[in-house]
Amino acid sequence: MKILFLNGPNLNLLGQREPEKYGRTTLAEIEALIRREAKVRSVEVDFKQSNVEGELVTWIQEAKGVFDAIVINAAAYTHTSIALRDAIAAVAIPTIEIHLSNIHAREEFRHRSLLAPVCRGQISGFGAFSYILGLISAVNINE
Ligand code: CA2
Repeated sequence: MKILFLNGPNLNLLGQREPEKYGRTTLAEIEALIRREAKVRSVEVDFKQSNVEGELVTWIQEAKGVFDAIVINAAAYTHTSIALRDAIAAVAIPTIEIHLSNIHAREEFRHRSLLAPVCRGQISGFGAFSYILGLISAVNINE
């Protein structure tokens, strides 16, 4: 099984800025955690980040026929991107939306996710552990 982890804008700053909001763990540390947990479960993972909406769209399109599931933290694009939503719907790969923070406990503009209706489910509010929950959900997506 192959799982694609996608990360949206500004997540490359994790652990370096605003640790009170998003914690002290860097994206590279989260990737290492996910690679370790994936190995334990004998699954392959790819882990990418981009600040560019179109690049994320292209990676979703290219995932067709290559990956069995996508785990995505689209960051701010969660709340704005019809392009990402359309790409997820188009490839029809089971996709899990994840967030470090609880988006429903934050500003109102973060409560709405344009991606949620085309994802299998949403994991929100568990910090770096949201990524592990995303991995476990992806591994069991066909159960
Ligand atoms: O909680 C999450 O995972 C979010 O997807 C994070 C996004 C935010 O726009 C979403 O509403 C919820 C923001 C990611 C920005 O990450 C930063 C990390 C360090 C410093 C500044 C931003």
